[in-house]
Amino acid sequence: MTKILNFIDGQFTAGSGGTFANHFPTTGEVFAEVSAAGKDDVDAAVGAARAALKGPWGRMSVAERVGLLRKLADGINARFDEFLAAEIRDTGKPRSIASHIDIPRGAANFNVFADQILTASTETFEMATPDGGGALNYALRGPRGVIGVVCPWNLPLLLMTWKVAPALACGNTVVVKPSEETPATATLLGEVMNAVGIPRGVYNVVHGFGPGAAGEFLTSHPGVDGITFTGETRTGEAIMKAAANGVRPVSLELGGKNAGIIFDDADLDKTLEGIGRACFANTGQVCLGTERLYVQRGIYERICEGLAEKARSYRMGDPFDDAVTMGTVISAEHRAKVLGYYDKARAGGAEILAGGGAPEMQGYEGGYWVEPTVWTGLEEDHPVVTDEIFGPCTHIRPFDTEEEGVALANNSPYGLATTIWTTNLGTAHRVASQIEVGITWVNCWFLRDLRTPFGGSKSSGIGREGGLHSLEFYSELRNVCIKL
Ligand code: NAD
Ligand code: 6OD
Repeated sequence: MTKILNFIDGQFTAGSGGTFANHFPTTGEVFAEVSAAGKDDVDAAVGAARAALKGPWGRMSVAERVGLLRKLADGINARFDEFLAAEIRDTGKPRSIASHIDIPRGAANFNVFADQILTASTETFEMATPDGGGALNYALRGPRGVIGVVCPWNLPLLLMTWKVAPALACGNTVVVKPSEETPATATLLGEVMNAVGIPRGVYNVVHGFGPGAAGEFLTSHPGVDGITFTGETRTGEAIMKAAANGVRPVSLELGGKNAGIIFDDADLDKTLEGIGRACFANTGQVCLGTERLYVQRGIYERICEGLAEKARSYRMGDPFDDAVTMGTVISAEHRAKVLGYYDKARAGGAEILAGGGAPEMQGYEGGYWVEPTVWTGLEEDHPVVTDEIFGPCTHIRPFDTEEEGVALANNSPYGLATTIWTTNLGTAHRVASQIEVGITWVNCWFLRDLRTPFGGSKSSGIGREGGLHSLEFYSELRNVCIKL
């Protein structure tokens, strides 16, 4: 059986927190044993990260750090197939997704933030002084220190490096707590760190669960100078409370209940292609995915039929088979949660246009399968329409006017992402400006330029990462005022 260890101070070590099993979601089989970090291991990791700040890493020039970041990207690409297999085994997601999204983006994040830090400037101000002379102010960009990075399981390598890359670019050191469901690629990255010559202690990984375990040990550790987290809104609240001790800054990328708005004039084929991905990609386990769909009355029937057909078109099975287009959800627990909402939809009188249950998967009976599902007919206050389900499902409702579509989309405590489909430029601009979310896509979905601000409004998060916004979080500006 594969053993997955913690990575502390450049070494793979067994933790004092016991072990836990890692399951292959496609079959439910245990394929790895993960060593959980105890409090002492988290202490050691934070200590190693602190020491590295004062060691060779802290003395490195930006150009030297940038060189190492590029080697990290190359190092991931050189071991692409190993990262791919590890991600597929942990998540059950098809190779067609992991090979196009997770692993390439995992590598690209290092190159993007290498570019960013090379070109980032700080502000300078000249000023007049009362004695008739002058002074010059300029800001120096320094690292914040030791950053705690707490990650989810849906896009493990992508979302972890999305934070580790800018943190390292800014000269910080990190202690990463991957999701207990997906420990493998963060651990493998430790090997790449050593191979390319990242000094020991700069990148550390501690494994385990959240409350009362590695996650909480890390976020409540006084030696951590800043915390960056991606995951559920409720966990974000707990982490924010932990960060309040010592007044540590947090960046929170949280949950959503994202709306799609389709207008009568939308291009039907392109819309179905795009909205199909928004609803079902990664088995619906994308924070940016569309679980509420508002469709203008003139195109409503055609979207309902088209999306139901899309839902039925997915091929499920062995994720290592290139022809497979949909995998399982992450765990038995998450499957029970998603199917619980499927039951609530049925009990609430939803019309089920596609799916609605669990498929029979011969040869994969122990796997965490759920059917891609499309409903209509529920009220806006039904839990299926208000709660983040994080499964391959969406609820469709018709609307008549632009105002009504905007009001329905905004009627949520979340504010992460929207996707708008229209061929009218005026409609696109007007609606985009009124939607209370951090990210709006028009006639596309999950089209990413990594320099742009990324984050959520309302209960979907605090702060923005991406491009310069990441550098703002992962660095501290110190003003210097020189009397001339
Ligand atoms: P989660 O909040 O359950 O867990 C995320 C991480 O937090 C895990 O590593 C977990 O062990 C840890 N954790 C849990 N409780 C903790 C605590 N009290 N203290 C410290 N750490 C703790 O989320 P998940 O189920 O892994 O991921 C799915 C969620 O993530 C969804 O809500 C999804 O919308 C959200 N998400 C958001 C974004 C975004 O960019 N906004 C991206 C991906 C996923
Ligand atoms: O693309 C990204 O940078 C990003 N943070 C995506 C988040 C996806 C959520 O599941």
